[in-house]
Amino acid sequence: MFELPDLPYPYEALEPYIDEKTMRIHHGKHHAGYVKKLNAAMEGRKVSSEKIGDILANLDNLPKEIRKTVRNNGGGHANHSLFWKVMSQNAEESLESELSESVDSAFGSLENLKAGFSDAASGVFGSGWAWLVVSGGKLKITNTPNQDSPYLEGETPILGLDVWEHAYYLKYQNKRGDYIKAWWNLVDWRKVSDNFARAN
Ligand code: MN3
Repeated sequence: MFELPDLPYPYEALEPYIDEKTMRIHHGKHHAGYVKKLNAAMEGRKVSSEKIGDILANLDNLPKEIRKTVRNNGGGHANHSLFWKVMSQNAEESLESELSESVDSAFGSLENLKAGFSDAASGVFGSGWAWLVVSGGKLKITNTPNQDSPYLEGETPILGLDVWEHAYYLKYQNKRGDYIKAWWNLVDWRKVSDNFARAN
């Protein structure tokens, strides 16, 4: 069934922007919890060859009684799996040319993208996520409540930011804006470029 992916770096690697304790709880408890509940809901179903993104994009194919559980916990699994991968302690602001051109075309500049994305993250009321997605072949900034995944809407996320309080509260308390600002230091645009290439 679904498995908790290892982090691609040690728990302390994202210091000082995201602290070790937050990462341990976030990955080892929160993400692990989503995987456990997803597996419990999907038990006995033949899904081993399916990707979680495909399952979320076709949620209506599932029995009605497990849709909400899969939406929440499958979303949680998909969202966090992407989130860990787009961060790095050696983050470089090096966009591959195709992504760079699409960013300029959609937003005018990388700075504009960051500003719009930060607004989307700040604007989440309560718990949720900010996203850069590929939608109908184009880049788009969006946000979702709870653990809703862009896959639910047929969009492919290539960059995501968790703005649930569990993602930042130990270090930043109520200052979500400081967390968002700090997080840009961790975004690995080479990974985002890879995600973009795969989404097209
Ligand atoms: Mn989270």
